[in-house]
Amino acid sequence: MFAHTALRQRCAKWLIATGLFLMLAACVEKPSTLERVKEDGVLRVVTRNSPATYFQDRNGETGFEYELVKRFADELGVELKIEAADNLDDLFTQLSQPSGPVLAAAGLVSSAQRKTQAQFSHPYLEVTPQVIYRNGRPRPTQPSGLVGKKIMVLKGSSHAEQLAELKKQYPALEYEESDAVEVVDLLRMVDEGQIDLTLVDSNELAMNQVYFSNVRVAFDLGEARDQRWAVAAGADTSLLDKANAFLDEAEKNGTLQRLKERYYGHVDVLGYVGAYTFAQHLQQRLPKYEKQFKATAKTEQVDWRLLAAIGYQESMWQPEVTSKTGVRGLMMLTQRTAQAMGVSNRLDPRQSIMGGAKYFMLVKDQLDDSIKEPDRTWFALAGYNVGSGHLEDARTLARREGLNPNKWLDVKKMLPRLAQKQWYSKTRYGYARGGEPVHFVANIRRYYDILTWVTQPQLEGQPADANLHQPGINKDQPAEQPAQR
Ligand code: BLG
Repeated sequence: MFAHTALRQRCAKWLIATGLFLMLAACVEKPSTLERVKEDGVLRVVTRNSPATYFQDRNGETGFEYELVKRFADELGVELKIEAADNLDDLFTQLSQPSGPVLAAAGLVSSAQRKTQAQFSHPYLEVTPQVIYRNGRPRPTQPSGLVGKKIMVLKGSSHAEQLAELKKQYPALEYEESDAVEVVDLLRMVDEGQIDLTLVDSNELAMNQVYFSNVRVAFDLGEARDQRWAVAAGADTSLLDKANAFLDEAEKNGTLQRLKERYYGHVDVLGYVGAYTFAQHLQQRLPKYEKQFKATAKTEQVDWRLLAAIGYQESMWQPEVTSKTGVRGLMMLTQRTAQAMGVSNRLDPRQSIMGGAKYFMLVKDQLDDSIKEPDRTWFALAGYNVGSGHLEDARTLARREGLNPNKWLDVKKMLPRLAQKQWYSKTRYGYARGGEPVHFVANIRRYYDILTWVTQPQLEGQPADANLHQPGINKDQPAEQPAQR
């Protein structure tokens, strides 16, 4: 009887203690990932170091994933900290560690196997896996054509998973998975003939096509798939929910579209022929004028790659060209502009580059102070081509239409109207071929982006083409001042 009472008392004490403990536990419940991110003020993101995801250029950190995730961090009101994984396996391992990064933004595609390791966000980019071969070599057109070829893919990639799947059907299929390479290396190896084939996603190819003139698509392997961000597996969806809401909004407000255009639209804007031609001229022509572009850029305080991009748009880096309208030289100066800029011989590349740079800066300085970067640069380019007066007319038209006269996106819609009587008859400077500056600016932006990638900091001092076949990335370079773009 006595023992029984004692036991009851002990049980009661234990129950009270446990209850207290549970209550306490409820009070100090582990914060959610989102709460932790906000408390720390830092969003730690793991990614891959590659041109389609994240890399460093002269202006600092950049890349499609970087730009997207940076906007997400800004929205959360926290700092972004990027951590680069050595390879994809390493990326998922890092993500699953409690003290590791909280989000992976690395051009990832979800798969049954990966879903056991991570939770995936809503999609933001549709890509198609493509088999890549070298121009001039036999082109496989279907999966059976992969047998007997030297193939390499990234270790732990969705492409490796696809090949493993195919191997069940074609046991003779051989391929190597490497964790020592990135997509650019695979494309370079195909370009140089070191391997026969590789598999990359369509966006990676679109981004790199201009640097590897021999690579071609053999065929699409399978259906299009979606790229998604990933967070650690488990019950905590606090950050994932926020990320999903952010991605949905980015889709709706056009942010995603703009980023896709910027990073993967080279070939769309230039066309395949244009992209190859540019890659060739980068090697054959630019080296002759690079020093001059750099020297002038320094005196005129402008990014040399922007000057080089203007020069390519104007003359494809040929100093002796003359347009139908009598405009001449590497930077295509009119006689009047040349005179005003002190250029005595428009066909002299040194004088032409100097005159062009001075004129560009003059047009830019004359722009209204309310036009801010990067639009200011696009406006200055348009003014260089069509003249400041006509550009002002287009801004007036924008204002009348209720559009923003300080946004390039709005004013570029108005420029082509300067060629239509119903519109130009109501402007101060009248008729202009307003479609020309729109293409002019789009092309120069494209050339400028490509030049930015091929002239990375670690190759400072070497000609731009030196990087063409080795676009490696140097993570240790300090970021420089953002360019005035
Ligand atoms: C530009 C001038 C502007 C001038 C506009 O024409 O030339 N820019 C330069 O000389 C650098 O100064 O503005 S204005 O002075 O206010 O009138 C308008 O006249 C040159 C443009 C013309 C264009 N390329 C630089 O972009 C050109 O050559 N177009 C003709 C092409 S084609 O012959 O029809 O193929």
